[in-house]
Amino acid sequence: MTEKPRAEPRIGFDSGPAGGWGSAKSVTGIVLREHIPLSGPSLLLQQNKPDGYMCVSCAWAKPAKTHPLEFCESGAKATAWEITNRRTDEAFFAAHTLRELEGWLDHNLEEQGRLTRPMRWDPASDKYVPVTWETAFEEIGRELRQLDPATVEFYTSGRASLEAAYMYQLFARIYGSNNLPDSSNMCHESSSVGLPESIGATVGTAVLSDFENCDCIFYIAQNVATSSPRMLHDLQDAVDRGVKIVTFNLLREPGLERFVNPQAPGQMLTGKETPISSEYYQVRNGGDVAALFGVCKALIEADDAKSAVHATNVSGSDAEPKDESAAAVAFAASMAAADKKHVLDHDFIAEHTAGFEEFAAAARAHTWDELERVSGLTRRQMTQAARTYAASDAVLLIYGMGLTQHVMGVQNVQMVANLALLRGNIGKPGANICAVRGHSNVQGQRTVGITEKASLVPLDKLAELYQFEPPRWEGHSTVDACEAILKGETRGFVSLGGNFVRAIPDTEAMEAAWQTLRLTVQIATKLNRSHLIHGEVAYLLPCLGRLEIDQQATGPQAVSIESSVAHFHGSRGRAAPASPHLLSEPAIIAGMAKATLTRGAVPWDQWVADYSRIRDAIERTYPETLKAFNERLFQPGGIPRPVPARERKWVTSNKKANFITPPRLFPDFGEGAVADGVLNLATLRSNDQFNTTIYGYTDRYRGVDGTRQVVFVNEADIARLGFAPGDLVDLTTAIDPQTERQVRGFRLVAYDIPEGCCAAYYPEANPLFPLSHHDPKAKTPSYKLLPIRFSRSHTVPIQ
Ligand SMILES: Nc1nc2c(c(=O)[nH]1)N[C@H]1C(S)=C(S)[C@@H](COP(=O)(O)OP(=O)(O)OC[C@H]3O[C@@H](n4cnc5c(=O)[nH]c(N)nc54)[C@H](O)[C@@H]3O)O[C@H]1N2
Ligand SMILES: Nc1nc2c(c(=O)[nH]1)N[C@H]1C(S)=C(S)[C@@H](COP(=O)(O)OP(=O)(O)OC[C@H]3O[C@@H](n4cnc5c(=O)[nH]c(N)nc54)[C@H](O)[C@@H]3O)O[C@H]1N2
Ligand SMILES: [Mo]
Repeated sequence: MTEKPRAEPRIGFDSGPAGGWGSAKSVTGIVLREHIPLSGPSLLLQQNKPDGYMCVSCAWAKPAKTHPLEFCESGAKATAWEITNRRTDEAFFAAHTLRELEGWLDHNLEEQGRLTRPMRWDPASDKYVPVTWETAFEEIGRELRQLDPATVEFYTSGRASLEAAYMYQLFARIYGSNNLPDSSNMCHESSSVGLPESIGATVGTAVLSDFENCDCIFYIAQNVATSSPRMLHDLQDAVDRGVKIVTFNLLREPGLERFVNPQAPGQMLTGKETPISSEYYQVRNGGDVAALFGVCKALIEADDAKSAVHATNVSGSDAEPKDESAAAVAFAASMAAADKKHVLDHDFIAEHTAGFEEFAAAARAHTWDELERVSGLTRRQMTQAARTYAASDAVLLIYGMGLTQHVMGVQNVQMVANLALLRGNIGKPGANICAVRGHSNVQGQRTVGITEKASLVPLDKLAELYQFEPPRWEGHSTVDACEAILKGETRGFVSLGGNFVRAIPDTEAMEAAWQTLRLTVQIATKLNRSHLIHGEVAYLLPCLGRLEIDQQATGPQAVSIESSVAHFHGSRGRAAPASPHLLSEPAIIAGMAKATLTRGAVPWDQWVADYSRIRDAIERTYPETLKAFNERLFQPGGIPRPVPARERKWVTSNKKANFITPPRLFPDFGEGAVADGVLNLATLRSNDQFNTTIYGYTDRYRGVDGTRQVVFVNEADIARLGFAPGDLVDLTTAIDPQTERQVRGFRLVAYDIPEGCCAAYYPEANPLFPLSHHDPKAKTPSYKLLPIRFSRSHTVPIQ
């Protein structure tokens, strides 16, 4: 049965806590729908286990001491989706033109099941027709050789293994291109740009044991129950130890409020719920710089007052502290009662950091009025968060897309670092920064060379190992690639997974420009929209998924990934391949490389025959990061990657951890005002999707069932704009007025979200985002902040 949107959607139901029976039901539903082979459920027992396979869903840490079932609702769905019994075979393609399939919904395309054979687009019939692998490689090679390498893009989604990613970037560079845009450009690029300046790390510093050693967690702009549910175990254990969880989120997310562990029978039967957040602050989207500045201001001013109290006590005078702010004095007094000298860790600041005075001056200078207006929080709330922060010895700071996908994404991330540095909350047990990654190996791909930034790659090493002269120019990020496509400069696009045209901004303009490409090559497991909008010569190459047995000349192969907490893990596929015609990603990359390249000494065939040789090559390229890679591949808990900031070694230009002061609180396109009809839109995920893969139409946590064409708005704003909940509206972008960007027929859902803000689902809302609307340094699209307007709709929702 294909899941269809309901004719009459159900909205506003209470789903119960995160996890719980709702989660169990949701997993059972998809397992039945996908006709999973009988071995499916037992396969799940191997998920994320030291000798098993690493889940293809999110990148959350894989513990050494596992739970009996180390998978979650999301992971089980991703597994079911990959090992489904359904097939998108040649009969399917013979029955449908691509023009017809373009009218299908994302869900219905992928729901057809796994791709089974290499296919080539036939212009005469507008259909994909089967070809042999030899023909495909031969023609792709011929086409690539005829193109200027600088006009070809090699995109990577974050799922491919370290082995495939290393081969892919090497293929691109030997071919002559550094154009390696990846999904990370749209995801944690703000971290990759922001953290190196602040603390000299390209990734978060947190490790799993920090959850056992912290006494407070600041949980910012990440939706754990939907996006990384296995982390709920770690949060629950922390809460059970009395750890305070202070949450900053745009929405009231039920999944951040309470949790029932679906894997603990006792809890399931008694319905025992663990409250997750002890303090919940609903910040406006784009208000985090102001909110975190508020917390820092409260800390700094309390410290100022405390120092004054301390100085007067020492000198025997009983003069009042200079700062007259009652809250700050009360805060300072409570700190004095706790018998702590200072609110800030001055020793850490003096020994380890630079830029404190400038930052503190900026914090003192921002007025509370301004901080309250921009953040949407009250001074009391920001001061309360500061108190909790100051009363804790080790604070773990966790964040996600609600911070990175912003015009001020880099500054958002750097504010988290600033807050950490004020009390030395980095590089000690329990105190670190945790950037929660999305795709299961997105972090690892960067580690082995998937990046457009040539300066981050050991090019000399590659030159020496493979005897070629690598290109030295800066390649294209995702936004750069889109710009080049729009200008007609790009001729070829090779995609290692993903759904590029659905994931990027400016859908309409990009889809039109996309069709001017000469060559598109899509390596994929399932059919999606990016395969339908294609170049003149278009190939769809089906590959094995990570869960499948990857049989090569020397036997079944293992691959590896890196988790969100920078540990490497081996993974062995266990399921029978979906079709005998599938090749592994390393084999497909090798096939294309051999057919294309006329230089470079790479033993492609030997690598494909035995992946441990690829790992040896990775180790030779990155000897510090991946020592004894093969020997330690299946080490329980994974191979830790050295992250110097974890040891308080700062690999920055001044060898210090830097306070970096954002020059402003909000982007310069203005805060918008409902009075002018402008609201700020954020895009979100549901628990029934993985990025552009839509499993179904239920958002259990937010109480929406049967449609994804909704927009969550504060009830007062709905009334103020003259609408009622349930009304259909069109959304129009309120910046860059030269181009009209609109999506139609979205249902208004009254939701607990600050006034002036609204939220809709990704990818349905992507046509609204101008390509130019991104962080200027990181080029991460501002998917969490876009001014829009509503108008009454006369369009019937298509889903
Ligand atoms: N089930 C499921 N799991 C996934 C994915 C999926 O699509 N589905 N995708 C994977 C990928 S690639 C990624 S990157 C991660 C993403 O996981 P998350 O980082 O959780 O990303 P989102 O769900 O997009 O949004 C996160 C939260 O940010 C909040 N938010 C939005 N704007 C703001 C803001 O300006 N300030 C604050 N403080 N909060 C804000 C939203 O309310 C939402 O709760 O998840 C991964 N895991
Ligand atoms: N508006 C808005 N846009 C966003 C975001 C947002 O929050 N809001 N989030 C952004 C983020 S964080 C990300 S990471 C990107 C995601 O962008 P992408 O990574 O490009 O997209 P996915 O939806 O993850 O890709 C799904 C496709 O990957 C293919 N696939 C699945 N498994 C495999 C495999 O093992 N091998 C291969 N070769 N292919 C496979 C399938 O064909 C599937 O259709 O989207 C970004 N776009
Ligand atoms: Mo992501």
